[in-house]
Amino acid sequence: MPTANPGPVVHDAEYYILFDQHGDAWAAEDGELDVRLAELEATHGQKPNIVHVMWDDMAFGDAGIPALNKVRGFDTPNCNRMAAEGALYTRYYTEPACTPSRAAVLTGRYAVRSGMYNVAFPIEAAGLAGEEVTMAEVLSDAGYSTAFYGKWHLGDIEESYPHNQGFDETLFTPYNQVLSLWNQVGEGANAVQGVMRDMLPEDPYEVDKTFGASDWIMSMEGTKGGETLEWKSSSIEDYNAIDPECQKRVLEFIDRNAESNTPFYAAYWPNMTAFIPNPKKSTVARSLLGDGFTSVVDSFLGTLMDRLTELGIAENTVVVAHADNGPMVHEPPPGLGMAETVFRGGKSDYWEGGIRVAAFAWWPGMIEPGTVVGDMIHEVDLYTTFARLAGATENVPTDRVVDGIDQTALLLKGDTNGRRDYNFVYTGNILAASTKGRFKRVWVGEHPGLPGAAFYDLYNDPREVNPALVPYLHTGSSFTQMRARHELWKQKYPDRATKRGAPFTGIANARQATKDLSSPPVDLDTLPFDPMEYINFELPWDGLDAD
Ligand SMILES: [Ca+2]
Repeated sequence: MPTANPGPVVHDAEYYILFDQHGDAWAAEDGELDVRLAELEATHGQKPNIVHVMWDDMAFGDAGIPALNKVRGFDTPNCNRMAAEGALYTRYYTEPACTPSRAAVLTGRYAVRSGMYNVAFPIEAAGLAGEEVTMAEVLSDAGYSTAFYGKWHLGDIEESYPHNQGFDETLFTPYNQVLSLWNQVGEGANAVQGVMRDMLPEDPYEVDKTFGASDWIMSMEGTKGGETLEWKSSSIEDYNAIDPECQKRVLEFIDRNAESNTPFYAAYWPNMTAFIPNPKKSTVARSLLGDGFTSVVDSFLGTLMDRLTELGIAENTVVVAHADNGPMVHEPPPGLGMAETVFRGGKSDYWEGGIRVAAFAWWPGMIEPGTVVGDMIHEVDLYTTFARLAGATENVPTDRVVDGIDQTALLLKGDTNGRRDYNFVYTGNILAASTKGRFKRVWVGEHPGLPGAAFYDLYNDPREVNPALVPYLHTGSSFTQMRARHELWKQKYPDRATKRGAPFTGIANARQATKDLSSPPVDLDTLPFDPMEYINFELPWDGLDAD
């Protein structure tokens, strides 16, 4: 048995199986890493800064690899630079869709644990619960300045706003890019139908005037402990203004904190593109993905690396950049240009294409240039790893399962220094698949009794197109026990219900239409039931159609 203590953070049960085998070696390695981090702090006089850039819907290979740039018809010179000067990850996992992924990376917990497994659309009347302890709160309590700019997509209830979740300053969208179609241009092109009622002839057969979203908020801004404000309108012009404004503000935030020698955590999660067809084709691919990624995300990463270098803080700033889930290959808007390349499937899938994404880290002097990492790492690991870098591990809550593992060794020492070999892949609130090392077992669609044929070896079948049973039955019982440990641990630490409530409260400059959204659109005195009951209802049909 190892003599080291894994610490008070409650990990998933599977971690302890690994810790039992490697705890002593990891403790010794952690001692070496502590010395290295202490030397860095002595050099710079403060803990390292953290910049987290997370964009939408991109599989592994679509950025950062020059040969595959040719395949996709757009160049990613700055991701290529991040890979050349830092690290490229080949096995970086996320949750399979936007809202779950964003909740997971911020809380260090699979989204199913916080009830954030559904993708939010107007009017969601739900969001990230105040009880969750975000990365911003962990780092804020350790003295970091914190900023969130970009696509939040973690709900529309007041407690879910990022400045109520630990960020000092924010400009954010509560929903996603679909809203770039909810305007006169989108309605005129039939890309969305029935939203812009002012443009449409009245339907004499429409009885219910409250059905469907007729107003919403595109973006908001706020400060911790200060006011929340609606920011601009929901026009396409104002939508297109969000990313430039966010980039401007995040660079100003970095400048300000560099000037005052304050450690900072900046999260910039771009919208990247509008779903409106783009007449300005700037890449060979001519795709919304190619044009949006190169002009918004990749170019910003170049600006960011240059700015950190100019400010003289590059060697004390880690930049981690990755996609939030796989490409939107199912029901994409016209011209999006997302595709299956190396892996099968995309957004919402439990296949590798849904969850194995483009990912990079850049930290001059701390990460060996040209590092290519084959170890498994999950976005939840950023939570525990950033906490470690900030000396804030004691701020990680100990009353719940934290799926994140401290991957500081992998970040700083590179390939083969990971501490994770497992992943539980949820789609919605259903456990759809489990991965252990090279092996993967898909749970959904199995017949009772004999295990189904859904076993895969990800080296020999990376696209998961040849499920097999007999060659992999030696892993069957281990997979069953791994799942049993996971499920039993959830009985001790149960998943939380989705946090629901009245949307868009607490907004200082709320329009009348916004105020109307915060209460049910009916006369409460005439209904024989309370609308807040169905708003707060835990949906019994969630997870019923996982196949
Ligand atoms: Ca996404």
